[in-house]
Amino acid sequence: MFPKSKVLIIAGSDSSGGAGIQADIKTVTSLGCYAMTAITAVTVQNTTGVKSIIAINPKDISSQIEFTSKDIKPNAIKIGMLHSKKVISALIKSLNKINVNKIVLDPVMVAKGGAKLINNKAIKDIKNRLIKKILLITPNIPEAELLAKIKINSPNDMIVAGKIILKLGAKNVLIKGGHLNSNKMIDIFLNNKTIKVFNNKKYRSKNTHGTGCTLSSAITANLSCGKDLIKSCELGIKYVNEAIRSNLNLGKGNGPINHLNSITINKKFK
Ligand code: PXL
Repeated sequence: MFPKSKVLIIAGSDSSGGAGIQADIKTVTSLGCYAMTAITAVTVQNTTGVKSIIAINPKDISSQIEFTSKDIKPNAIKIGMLHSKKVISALIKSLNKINVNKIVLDPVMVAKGGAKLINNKAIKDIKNRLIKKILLITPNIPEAELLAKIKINSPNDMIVAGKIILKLGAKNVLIKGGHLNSNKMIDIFLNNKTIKVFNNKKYRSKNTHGTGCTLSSAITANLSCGKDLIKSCELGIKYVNEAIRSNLNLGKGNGPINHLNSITINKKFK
């Protein structure tokens, strides 16, 4: 096959391959699209946790975004780890130059093992500046609590938080319910016209490292091919759910999900 579209991923590297830019490239590729990258940070980690984080100079992040996009224009952009105020300022400048409308922001704040991937000033800038520039933001419950400044214990609280995040200037919000104490997987999409609740089976597994990165990349890939927002979310959620269900069991800690679940290899390569 030929790639159906082109996606630019702006995110951090996860050396363990389960989250970050590695998860993003695997997802975009597995869904039939061409992946390009701008690396914002390099994390040293394995499935048991984050050992260290190496920051990339904001100028070099901008340079990756602008030089790459000038040559191959992305149909959509996924944004992940942005750890500092300076990175966000550089990113906003570059986004203003390259003129792409379909932008999905996964507001990455804390890694599965608890390591902080962003500082507090940067969270403020996401709320005050970046949120207005993007098409969709995909917080999980702890991230939605930090953005909306309320506690979330129920689907109704998710809706209340979603409405607060819309008031901050977001156009569309998908709050992921994986952290909710519930037997079902409940994810809620909101904009100023619609509220759509996605109900799915919950597959319990310790191997869920990178689910957030994967979901936002899957949604971006779907959007880049021309699918609408709700369909892109629905199919992205399905891709992640199936990747959890196939329970790839790698590493001694929180292992990765199975990004290959959408792929079959052509006979001629076997
Ligand atoms: O899942 C959030 C995340 C995003 N980006 C990078 C990460 C992680 C979690 O570990 O390492 C680079």
